[in-house]
Amino acid sequence: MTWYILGAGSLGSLWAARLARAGQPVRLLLRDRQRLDAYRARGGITLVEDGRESLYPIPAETADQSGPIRRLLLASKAYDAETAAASVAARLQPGAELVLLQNGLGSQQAVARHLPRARCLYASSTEGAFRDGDFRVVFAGKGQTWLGDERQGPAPAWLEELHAAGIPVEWSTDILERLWRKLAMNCAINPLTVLHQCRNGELAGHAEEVSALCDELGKLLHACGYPQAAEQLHGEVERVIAATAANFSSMYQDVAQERRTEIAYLLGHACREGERLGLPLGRLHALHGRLREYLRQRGLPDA
Ligand code: NAD
Ligand code: KPL
Repeated sequence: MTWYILGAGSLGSLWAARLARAGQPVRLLLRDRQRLDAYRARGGITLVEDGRESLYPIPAETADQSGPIRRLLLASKAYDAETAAASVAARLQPGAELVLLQNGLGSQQAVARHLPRARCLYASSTEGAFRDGDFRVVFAGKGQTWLGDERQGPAPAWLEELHAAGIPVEWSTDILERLWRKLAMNCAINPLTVLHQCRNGELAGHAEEVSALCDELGKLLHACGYPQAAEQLHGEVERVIAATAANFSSMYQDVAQERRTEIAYLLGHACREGERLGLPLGRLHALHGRLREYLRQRGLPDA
């Protein structure tokens, strides 16, 4: 069955290139005619791996075509997911399977609410990729992608196809717990790297701030019903800070490149859930306020 890929950016292109290389049917869905023309002029997706470039002439079409879609990877940023999903909603067959590959939380549920006849699986990935040109993707870091079903349905048989294509996926029986854990890590690290304008490792010099945030994030995870996601959170945050000491966080890089951040689906989501549950999360709210102000001052969306 054909894999449709909506969101031919870093991760979408990485998946598409590996599926095509494995001989699996795959089609890109591009936003409009202009993007399709630009894609055709490039001749395909270029994947750069270990310094080697390969061109994959993957078929593409605009999202507003009429052919039925039964299997879709949606790999947009969280803030684009609802609009992107809406652009193909009329083409989705009853029971169509969607993989929603977005960081943070909130966008997946919004998409699933709008597509009640589809099966929406959520993904959480630690693979690393970035674009170094239009329709060019650099595979920057090996990792793992977990897939799961909030409604607890069975693992799909096509996971094997992904393995055969060299896409490292694993089924998770509690994908929300995984997404919450990653969200908490991102909330404890990324905003501080933006506000202190520093690499991850320099957060060792802001240990009290990190520790107080982990404490509140732990309380939030417990209150949300994910106690396992709260286990050893502070220790893992410290481990990640040390292991990625020389790196700039993804949010730092977004701000440095004047790109919109996914704040609303990370710290914003944590604060909203805390409010909904009536939890006093003073440090997280203060951090959210400072980050929003910082973004506004730079002319970037604060939500
Ligand atoms: P990206 O910005 O590189 O790609 C997103 C693509 O979606 C862009 O090409 C954009 O044009 C396209 N898009 C947006 N709206 C569209 C629409 N309506 N129709 C068609 N195309 C549309 O993003 P990415 O880095 O691949 O990240 C995707 C998600 O995965 C994000 O939530 C990100 O945080 C997460 N993530 C990324 C990485 C990484 O290394 N890149 C790692 C882990 C998680
Ligand atoms: O996932 C990350 C990111 O940069 O987005 C790290 C820094 C590893 C944890 O927040």
